[in-house]
Amino acid sequence: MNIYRCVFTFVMIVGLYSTTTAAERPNIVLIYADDIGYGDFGSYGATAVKTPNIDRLAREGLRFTDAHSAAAVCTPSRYAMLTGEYAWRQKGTGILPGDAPLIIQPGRTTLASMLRDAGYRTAVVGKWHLGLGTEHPNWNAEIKPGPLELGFDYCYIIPATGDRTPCVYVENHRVANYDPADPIEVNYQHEVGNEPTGREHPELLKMKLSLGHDCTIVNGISRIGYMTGGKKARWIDEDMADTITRQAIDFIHREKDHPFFLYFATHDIHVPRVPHPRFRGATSMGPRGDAIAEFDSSVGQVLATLNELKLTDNTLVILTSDNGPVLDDGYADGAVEKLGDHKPAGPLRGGKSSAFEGGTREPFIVRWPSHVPAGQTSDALVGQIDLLASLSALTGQKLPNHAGPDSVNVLPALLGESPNGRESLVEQGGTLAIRQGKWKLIESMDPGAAKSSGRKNKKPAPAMLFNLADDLSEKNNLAAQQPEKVKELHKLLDEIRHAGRLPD
Ligand SMILES: [Ca+2]
Repeated sequence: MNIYRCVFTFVMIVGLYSTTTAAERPNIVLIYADDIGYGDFGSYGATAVKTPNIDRLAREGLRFTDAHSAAAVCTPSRYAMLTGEYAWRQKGTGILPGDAPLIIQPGRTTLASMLRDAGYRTAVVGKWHLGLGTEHPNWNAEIKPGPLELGFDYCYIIPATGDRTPCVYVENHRVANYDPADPIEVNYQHEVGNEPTGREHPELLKMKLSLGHDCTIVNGISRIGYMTGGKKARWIDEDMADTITRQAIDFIHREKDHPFFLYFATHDIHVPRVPHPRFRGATSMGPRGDAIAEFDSSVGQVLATLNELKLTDNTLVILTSDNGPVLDDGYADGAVEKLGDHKPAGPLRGGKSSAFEGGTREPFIVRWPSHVPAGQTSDALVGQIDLLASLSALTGQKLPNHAGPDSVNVLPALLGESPNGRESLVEQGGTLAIRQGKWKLIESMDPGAAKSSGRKNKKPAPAMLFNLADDLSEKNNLAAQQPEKVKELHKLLDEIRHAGRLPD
């Protein structure tokens, strides 16, 4: 063997060795709450609701203070987290109706497909809201493409949201508990079947409306969209958390001997907020507070399962939420009247749908005993959109060039090895905002976005500049005082808009 071949062989062996040891394969449980705000957990300052299980997770893990969803509403946030691409790059990624087609192209690299390629068994349990099928799905036949065509081995999902039809679960390619004698029809344009609607029969409602949500009544609650049929398959809102938590636990039991990835996307605390009766009165805040308590219980059950199966040490748990908080979201459930002193977004301005920090800055906790320091806090700027690049780094996967164009590997921050996360991040909430260090620029808002961001003045707003180090609550707009900084951040945002990836 000549010297070159010796060297080559040595390099190969070292290369193989380091690849094997660099790649870790802990189980990964991603717990994704819905509409929970930065201030809604005890470990983030809440006192009006007790969240002992989440607080324990924070004590045993790393708690982030500047972690973000990619957008301030459900669909784009989930799209970006699964694909690693900012949703605003693609049309049709806004909040979807319940009969929308799938908006992620099958075959594309997703968080699930990447982890499946890494040898994981993968599942999504809970809220989907990324569309199903190629046109309006036929709920009486195979429903695909969907999660199974995007890298999930198993799914048990709420197709859209709890307040949208169809009010049934989909397990893999079929409606769960489907009865062929009672076919399902869903329509978002006109009434189908002859069941009462909330608009015509408000006297039948157990939860009154405040806005919209006046179509078919299912389980005493009227929804967005019409449906008929599928009576045996319909969910019972009060049991929803128990049903999907059971599915999550069953998946963990089934896959306990393999590396697994569980994307557990709870319905809590989206509207309609109808927690199980055992949580009624858990807080003085009415259904919204009680739904947080229910969410905490679901988290506790999943953590207990990991303990029971002795999987805790080798499981990376990430807990966060898809967007910031909202009080009145279309049902008169007392969320505004019973709020008391509770601050759903903590010290932040804005909430769901807003470009202010309350729209996307979320609780974010990472626990992996023996790998992630316990009981610490990280101020690193990280995005849920970074999970694709970060977890591919963790598991030793190389992403294809086109995959996850906006996902940045922030693994050292997620594991508590580095105080630094991303250099900059785009936030989407009606308009776009750019974060760079302590600075934040919100692009000018059109009147609709201004309205949804909670601005009383619905006229177009000029760009706003904030120094979050001094002004976390975004009260002091510095745009007029610092035109150079405004210009610089506009330029950075434009570069990202056109480049597709941040400069490394
Ligand atoms: Ca949401």
